[in-house]
Amino acid sequence: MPVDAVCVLKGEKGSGTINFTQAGDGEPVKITGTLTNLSAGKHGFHIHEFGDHTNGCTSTGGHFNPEKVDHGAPTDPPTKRHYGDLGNVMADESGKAEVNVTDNLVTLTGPNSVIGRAVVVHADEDDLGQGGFSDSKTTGHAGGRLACGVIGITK
Ligand SMILES: [Cu+2]
Ligand SMILES: [Zn+2]
Repeated sequence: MPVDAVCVLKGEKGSGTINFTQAGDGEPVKITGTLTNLSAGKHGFHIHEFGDHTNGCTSTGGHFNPEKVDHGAPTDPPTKRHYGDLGNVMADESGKAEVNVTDNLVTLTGPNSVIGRAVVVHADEDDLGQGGFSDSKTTGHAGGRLACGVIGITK
């Protein structure tokens, strides 16, 4: 059964709407949408564990990582990336970033469903685990959290 979800991100230095669609259980998830009001350049883009805005984007926790592995790139195998690792979005000079990716690990069904979790866009570029910083293997050294939103079911 197909599942669709949407995340509306809000923040002072970034906002936008991201749509998720999955044809069925075990199928890849298509992630599309537009972010605006960003600074030009690359920004880390992840699914974080909790859909909790009690203390803004801080309370969304770390990257969604049910397998307890190191941070990586979306192109890395499941043993070398978090479920939530979606890499970077690239904002143009006007601050607009188009998102159009398909991911084989993200799912909208089953125990590891991302529905009810959060999408976060970061101040800095995600180094995909390769930067050699103390936080490269946990957060990709992507810096502060500019905007976030909760992934919710749509009709
Ligand atoms: Cu993040
Ligand atoms: Zn990660």
